[in-house]
Amino acid sequence: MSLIDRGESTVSKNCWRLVVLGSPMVGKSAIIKRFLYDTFDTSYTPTVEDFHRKIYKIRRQTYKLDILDCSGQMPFPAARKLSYMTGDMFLLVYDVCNRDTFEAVKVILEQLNECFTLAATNNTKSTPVMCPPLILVGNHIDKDHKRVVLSTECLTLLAGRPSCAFVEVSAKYNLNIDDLFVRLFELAKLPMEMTPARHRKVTPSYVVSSRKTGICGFFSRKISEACGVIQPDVRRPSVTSDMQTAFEREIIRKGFMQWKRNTSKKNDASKCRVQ
Ligand SMILES: Nc1nc2c(ncn2[C@@H]2O[C@H](COP(=O)(O)OP(=O)(O)OP(=O)(O)O)[C@@H](O)[C@H]2O)c(=O)[nH]1
Ligand SMILES: [Mg+2]
Repeated sequence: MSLIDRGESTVSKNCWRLVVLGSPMVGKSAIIKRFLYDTFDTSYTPTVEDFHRKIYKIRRQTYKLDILDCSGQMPFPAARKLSYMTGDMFLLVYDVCNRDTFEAVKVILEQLNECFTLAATNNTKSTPVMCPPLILVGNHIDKDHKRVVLSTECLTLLAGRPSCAFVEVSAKYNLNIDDLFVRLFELAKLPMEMTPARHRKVTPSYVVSSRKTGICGFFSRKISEACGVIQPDVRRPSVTSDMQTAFEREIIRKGFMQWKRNTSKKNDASKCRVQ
């Protein structure tokens, strides 16, 4: 079975969706292209919405990484909310030379908070819970002489958010792109072999080894070595299936919140008894 075929039957705990958000022209697509293909294009084509998939084989397990490259325009609130609800981890990209783009990521951060707070269950504004791994990405640092957003502002913005980090990069010169994904996968507790430098890139026809026979195409001897393939012509999951995912997650989240409330009630009760 090819690695891509294996991707189809990946267990859900190993399937991850990365959602990349930010204003137009901040370099979202450029960062993704660097990560997937290690290329950079100076021309600009606005993205409507792009979907990429990379499948990995790491220590005998298959992992599937889906990447949703969102439009900077994000015209429909419902579509935006759906992309938030189906993301397992997020990159919020801004241009260090453009303050408006930084203000825009602040708004996105707030919107994400709303999706992942108690408000979802009991309409009380509260601190974020189960906030997914998120990285604030300052791109275009190759134009540092034009910088208007200071790194200290980003650190202040993320203070008190344990699952968030901040990285400055240049997609153009491939500065810190690896670090960005190392940080992201660390936060998401994903295997480090998924970062570009730590696995071998293979072609879609790559044959995965059979445990029984030890036959592994031409890579049989390197059974422990991590490898990854970009699925060509991958189709974005339908809106219906995204809605189903969002719905299931909401139920899980609500279940978690109920459980938290119950546990804290029990704790409160036991505290009372002690007093
Ligand atoms: N100098 C410099 N230019 C960059 C960098 N990253 C992207 N660009 C350029 O900025 C422009 C926009 O990049 P995109 O990646 O298309 O931006 P985007 O955020 O995907 O834009 P939308 O799809 O419209 O939301 C392109 O011309 C890129 O070549 C960078 O790090 N440095
Ligand atoms: Mg784009």
